[in-house]
Amino acid sequence: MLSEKIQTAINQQINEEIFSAYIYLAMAAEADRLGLPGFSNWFKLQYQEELGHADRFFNYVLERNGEVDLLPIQKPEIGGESALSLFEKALAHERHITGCISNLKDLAMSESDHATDVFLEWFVNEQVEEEANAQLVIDQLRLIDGNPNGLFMIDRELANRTISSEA
Ligand code: OFO
Repeated sequence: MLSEKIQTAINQQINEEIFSAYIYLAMAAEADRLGLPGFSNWFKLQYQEELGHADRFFNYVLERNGEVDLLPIQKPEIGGESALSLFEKALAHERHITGCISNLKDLAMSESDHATDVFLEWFVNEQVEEEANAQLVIDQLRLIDGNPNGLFMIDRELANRTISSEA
């Protein structure tokens, strides 16, 4: 049985994960508008990963005999972006999510909810990867400094991303 506080916090996190998915879907559309199908593919797969994250929290609430409460989803603020600004926004958002997961973990520990604490471990590790993935593309984009050939090559690289079974 989940405590009321933890249940509320996890329901909020389901919303955060679906909002993350929504942001990445908006980014996929924006990248397509920029003529960058590889970037668009990367964001579209990230959108799917985020739905997977929401699903993990959703299933966990049900497994602990809790109640799922689906909250309204905010509109993502994406528009007039460059390839670099999209990834800068992605990294800023992932840092925000890392903070949410840390707060959730603090709450689980303060409530002595060991099951939730262990469940959250996967997300702690996932956030390290999520931030590193966004940072890598930012570094590459800064390296090419707007060079169209470089951008074309990064786009081709991002087109190779496939869905990971872990996420
Ligand atoms: Fe991007 O990790 Fe979930 O939100």
